[in-house]
Amino acid sequence: MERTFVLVKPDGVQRGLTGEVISRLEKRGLKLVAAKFLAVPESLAEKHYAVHKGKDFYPGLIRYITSAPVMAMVWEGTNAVAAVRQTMGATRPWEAAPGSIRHDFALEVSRNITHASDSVENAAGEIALWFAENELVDWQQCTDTWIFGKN
Ligand code: IDP
Ligand code: MG
Repeated sequence: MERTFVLVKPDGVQRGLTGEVISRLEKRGLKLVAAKFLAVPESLAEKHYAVHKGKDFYPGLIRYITSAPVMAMVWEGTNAVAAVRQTMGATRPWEAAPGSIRHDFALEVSRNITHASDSVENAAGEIALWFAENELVDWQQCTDTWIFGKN
């Protein structure tokens, strides 16, 4: 089953939206595989956002992501990467689809609440960066056949 990496960023945590983000992913049918609440060390922030190094918004992005705690999570499900990106909405909140988290709770690209992996390959790299193998929980949820069942 596909897995993806999700962050509730500092603005989401500070605004009390951690539960809202988790609730939406749960209700969508995704399964929680790992979670931890942490202050992000600068070295981890730099590795996580290495692809953006050199861009004009990079220094501000590192300051933002290290400015307050985050909730880091791994979620699993059919097409988890695409499904979670859809639930988060477009990077720029004013372009995010109505009903998405970034549409419903954000206005600025610099305060857009969440992170979600953008490909299966990047998801694997981000999960390995943020979590040890033994922190990923393999479990059966009683709803599995009702959500992942195929006829
Ligand atoms: P994503 O989070 O939707 O994958 P990316 O393009 O990977 O978007 O950018 C990473 C993060 O960097 C964004 O979520 C946002 O917080 C921040 N960011 C992206 N573009 C800008 C910008 O133009 N100004 C300020 N922050 C930006
Ligand atoms: Mg990205």
